[in-house]
Amino acid sequence: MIPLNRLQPTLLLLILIAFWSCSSPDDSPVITAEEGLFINEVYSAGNDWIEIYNATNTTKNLSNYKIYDDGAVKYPLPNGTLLNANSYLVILCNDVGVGLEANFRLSSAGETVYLENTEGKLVDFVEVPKLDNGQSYGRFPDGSKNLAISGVTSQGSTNPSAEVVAVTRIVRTPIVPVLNQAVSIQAEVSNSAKVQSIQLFYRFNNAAYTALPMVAGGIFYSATIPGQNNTGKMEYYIEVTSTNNLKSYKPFDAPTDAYNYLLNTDPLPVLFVNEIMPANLSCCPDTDGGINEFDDWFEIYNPGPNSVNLAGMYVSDDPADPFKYKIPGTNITKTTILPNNYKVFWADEQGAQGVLHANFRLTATGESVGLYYIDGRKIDEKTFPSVPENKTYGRTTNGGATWNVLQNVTQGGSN
Ligand SMILES: [Ca+2]
Ligand SMILES: [Ca+2]
Ligand SMILES: [Ca+2]
Ligand SMILES: [Ca+2]
Repeated sequence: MIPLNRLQPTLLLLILIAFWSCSSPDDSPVITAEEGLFINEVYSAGNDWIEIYNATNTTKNLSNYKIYDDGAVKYPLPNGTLLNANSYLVILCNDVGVGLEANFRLSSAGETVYLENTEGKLVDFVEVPKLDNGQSYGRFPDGSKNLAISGVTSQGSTNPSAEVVAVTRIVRTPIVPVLNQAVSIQAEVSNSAKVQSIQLFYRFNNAAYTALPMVAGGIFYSATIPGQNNTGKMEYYIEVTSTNNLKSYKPFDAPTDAYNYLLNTDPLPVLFVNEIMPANLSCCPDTDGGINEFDDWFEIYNPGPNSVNLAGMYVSDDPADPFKYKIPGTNITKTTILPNNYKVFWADEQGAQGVLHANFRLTATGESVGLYYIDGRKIDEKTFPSVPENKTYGRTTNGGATWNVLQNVTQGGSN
């Protein structure tokens, strides 16, 4: 390979143009566009699916056409798969591998999906970007070159003539508000050129929602929720109206669902992050999955005379995101720490194994672990250094101020 920086600028431009031409779905020579079949809409952030559209006036036989996101695992459509003229076929991507339920799932972080005919030629492919719940990526209108993220989906039916603008990112500042503090909400959208209006709706303690226009600035639209002088729950959501008058919401099913934060002045419980094992190679197995798994873990210590139920509180490995794992309220026995006792959380991203299995792992070279109250306020948080395999980093005495690599691992017991 010649380093890019040694190429003549003109040559580099030609290479870039050639690359761009090949990667453009509608201009690519490998696509048999005359088939009139399109990957028309893709959903990847939940119950994944791919919608195929037959843009012609004749029925198409898609038996043994292949659909895939990985060229090594092509899923054949079943014999007898007919797609009527100007109609839609939905293939569920749910790892089932039978009929119209394909043997793969899609990544919400973005990937490419392909449709191939029985001669092994690509009929269509679509590079799907990152998508959130309730959003799809597709052609607007059906079968057209205009590919876009849409904030409203239409599984198995006609796509709108133009996409419905979606909110692709939302940022709250501060992340843990306190009484009398104004809160800024910023939203990034999929296509600002097609925004007619965007509004923030908020309500406090179940009062009626108030609408605020969001103001464009940079890549964000912004609005500010005024500070409140009472404790309680603030809920909010965003409504985007596109230039085609269609609306999308964030969260997508608002106001049934809304974002929220709590204004809370409870005294914080006295609890400690007490011991951390970020490189469990063979020390102490997690057996909750029915086999021995050597997963990362950390221990919480309750020094007090009363039991504390952790349900509704949070643990996180990111101080900037205290709301990472909400401790469920479904198993009080497991989430309650008895007086002068301990609770072990597995950091294994295996929530199906129980309420004490967080949705993050720990980095052996060091990061942080924190316990946060129901409103996100910090109860205890520890940034730890690199820790040797099968060793823990912990307080030399339970709840004490001095941390060290401990001589003995004491999972769920006194340090
Ligand atoms: Ca559709
Ligand atoms: Ca596990
Ligand atoms: Ca981590
Ligand atoms: Ca311990």
